[in-house]
Amino acid sequence: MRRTPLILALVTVSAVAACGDKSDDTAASAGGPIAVKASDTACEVGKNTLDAGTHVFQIANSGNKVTEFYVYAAGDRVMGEVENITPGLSRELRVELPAGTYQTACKPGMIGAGIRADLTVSGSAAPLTEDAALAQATESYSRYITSQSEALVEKTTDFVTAVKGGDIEKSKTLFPIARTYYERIEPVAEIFGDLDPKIDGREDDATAELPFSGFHKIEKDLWATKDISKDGPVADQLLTDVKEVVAKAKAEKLSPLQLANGAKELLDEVANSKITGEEDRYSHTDLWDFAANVDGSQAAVAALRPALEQRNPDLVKQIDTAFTNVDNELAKYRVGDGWKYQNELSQTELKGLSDVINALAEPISKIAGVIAQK
Ligand SMILES: [Cu+2]
Repeated sequence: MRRTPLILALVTVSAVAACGDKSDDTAASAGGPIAVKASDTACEVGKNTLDAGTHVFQIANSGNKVTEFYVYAAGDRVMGEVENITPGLSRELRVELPAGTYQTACKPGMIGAGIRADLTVSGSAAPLTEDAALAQATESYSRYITSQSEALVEKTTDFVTAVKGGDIEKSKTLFPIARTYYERIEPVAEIFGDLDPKIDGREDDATAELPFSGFHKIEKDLWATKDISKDGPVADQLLTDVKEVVAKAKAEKLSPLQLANGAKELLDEVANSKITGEEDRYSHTDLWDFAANVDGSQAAVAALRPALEQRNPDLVKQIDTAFTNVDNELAKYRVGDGWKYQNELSQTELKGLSDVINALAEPISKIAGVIAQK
């Protein structure tokens, strides 16, 4: 669920050399983390030229708005992103960057194209996938994406057919099921420019260029307006976009760090948009997405498992326990093949879910650093 449409004019801010190269993180970036000073109006990236390899960006938000930080390759392909950096907070993003031209972006308020700057990477470095266990991780995650993608196209086709046939009840049943496959593969689905906003954007993120469309537009018409008679074209477009995302996702090989970051992002998604009921505000089917995001996170971790076992078996144990705690907590809200509606849970119950997700996010956030160690 990226909530940010990616068009609009580019605002370029010249990169200012910042100090702050203090490194307690010697493993990755030669020369330590790259400081990014983010505010509501600026995004000062400490370096605008880098050597090829793995780098750590340390983003500090001194503004009043929640921000995000992205590293984009050509065509706004996301190399790495970190979301939900609240005012006063500092967060880390670890990215593997081969030689090429990139752009960095901060997105105060989490909207628009962001405050951009060019970033040039030169030279060559052995990719992390030279390590056999990490190469295996990207392969095994690709297989997961392929299997989930096929189910996504199938279930979205069923959903779209029901919508076009005007069958409200059937469409409502199929809605959270089709979404499950999308939410599982979000780390890869979100990479491709404005496809994710078109498929999964919210009404409040809509712009003239990217009007409200996709799953959540139909959700609103199913549950709130209760009229899907005009949604044929929206449904057709949804299926077209899903097929495009699937074709691109299958062709993509996520780097080991993208897997690690993706496992973490999925949990951020759960915390920010599912527990709050933000994502499925009309249907309240957020727990389906919650479970799917957790599945997706677990799949990314599973792919990295052999590499993690070699480097930090204790971390693997912590992660396993934390996943079990999430599963047990979520299981309380199972109803048949589905889940309770988000608005049926009390604040205490939602807090219980939020606590286990936070407890899981903690060890998961260490994965990127661990696998970047040679
Ligand atoms: Cu989403």
